[in-house]
Amino acid sequence: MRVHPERIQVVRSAPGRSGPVVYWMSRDQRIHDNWALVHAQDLALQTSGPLRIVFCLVEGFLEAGLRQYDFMLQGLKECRRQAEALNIPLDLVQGKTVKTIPAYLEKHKASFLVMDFDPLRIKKQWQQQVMKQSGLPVHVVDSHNIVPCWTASSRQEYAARTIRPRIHKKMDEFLEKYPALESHPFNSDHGSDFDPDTLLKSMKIDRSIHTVNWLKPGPSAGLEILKSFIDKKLHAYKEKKNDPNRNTLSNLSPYLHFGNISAQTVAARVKKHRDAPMEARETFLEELIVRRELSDNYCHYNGDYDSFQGLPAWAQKTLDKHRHDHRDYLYGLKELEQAQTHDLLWNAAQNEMIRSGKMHGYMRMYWAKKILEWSEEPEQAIKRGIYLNDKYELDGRDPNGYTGIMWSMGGLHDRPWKERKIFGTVRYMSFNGCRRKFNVNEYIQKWT
Ligand code: FAD
Ligand code: FO1
Repeated sequence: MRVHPERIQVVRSAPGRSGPVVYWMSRDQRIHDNWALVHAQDLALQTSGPLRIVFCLVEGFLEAGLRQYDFMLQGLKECRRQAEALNIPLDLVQGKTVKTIPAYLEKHKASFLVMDFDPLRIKKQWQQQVMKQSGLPVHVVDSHNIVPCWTASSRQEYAARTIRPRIHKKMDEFLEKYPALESHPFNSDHGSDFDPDTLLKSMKIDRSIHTVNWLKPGPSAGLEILKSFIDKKLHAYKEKKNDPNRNTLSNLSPYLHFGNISAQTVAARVKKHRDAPMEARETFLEELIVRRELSDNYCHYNGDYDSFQGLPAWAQKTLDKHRHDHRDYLYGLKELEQAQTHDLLWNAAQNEMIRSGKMHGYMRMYWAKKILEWSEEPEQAIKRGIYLNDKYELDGRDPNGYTGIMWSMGGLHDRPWKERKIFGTVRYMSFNGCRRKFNVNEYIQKWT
């Protein structure tokens, strides 16, 4: 077997039977460098049996609309082509997973179900519901994290500084080379083709937010973005990553979110690119590995990851204490959504997200903290932050999003700072603080 055993959770073992091994692709939407798919192929080769991939297209996934479904479906189209080239059928089914997946397993007389790990509540529900309906043996594979979530830690970690040593200790063991998938010898058909545009037209989704065309969707485009980031931007990452006027970030988040590219592949390429200064590589890998895998840790082990109760006790206490402080400004959701506040910098950030589908990482912190400052109370602020983030960001609906919002509004993975109104001891960020970091007028001009 070619997959590190700790990447695999044997969720249910049952007597084997003949019939295809089915990989239910969801989080990791890629054919190459995908441990779940490698594992599914190993299982199929073991019994000289067929292997199939199924993706279930669900409408209304956590505020997703035309922008996100367009990007995702174009990427899936490429996945299907790549799977076909390996003689592996990739079928797209539509509807509620609790119905479509068991029906698919039944129709194809599947012998085994492999699923990819996902810490989000909705995904755990999907997987539990499907497992109740079918008695097949089931394995879950963490294809998203370099160090599997359950290996990195068996509980919610307090901060980056507590999970970092645990991840670094295991890094070399898990930063292995991916085996190449074999062309599958025991398959007979090619699965059902689909056309993203036809599918999009038939879907009942919010079409009010335009698609994003400055980023090409799909696994190959993700690899191109990675290459150009390493060649042209990585060297300046450390000193420029907090300047939203500079185009220094990798722009990998949509591809990582939809799983079109593997963080492990990104890390391996960045690590071996000796032309970039070591501290630039280290700074980037801290974000890509420690920060990102800390988000999965938080969402996996904290069932309240998207609500006030999910915050550290000290933060809940301090925000409660300041719950009734006077707010100099209060805005309704519409005013926020339409970037109509008194703060031109905040409005510019909101516009960047609406227009490009990707707000600069530094601005996301400022943006979220101001929503806390201008909302009636923390619970409302969290709700609005998640709603806007997941409606407009291409990389939204992701553990990184919930974690980023809870870090900003509720000191998650952070520490107490000097006490002040509304925030209590949750870290504050100010317009002047931004002015000291970068040319705020340039950013405001660009996005207003
Ligand atoms: P780069 O700086 O090039 O980073 C490369 C990768 O490292 C990212 O793609 C991401 O996977 C990871 N990474 C970088 N910064 C962080 C971080 N702070 N936390 C976790 N992982 C990180 N990220 C999302 O993927 N989806 C979201 O919905 C999202 N919402 C956020 C909301 C708020 C309020 C905050 C403060 C952060 C949010 N982030 C989110 C994290 C981060 O801002 C983005 O991942 C990053 O800006 C994406 O752009 P990039 O890939 O070009 O970044
Ligand atoms: N996963 C699915 O299995 N089916 C879907 O139809 C689906 C839609 C979708 C839309 C937007 C989006 O951001 C994510 C979406 N996902 C879907 C889930 C995604 O693959 C990730 O698993 C989670 O969002 C992150 O953990």
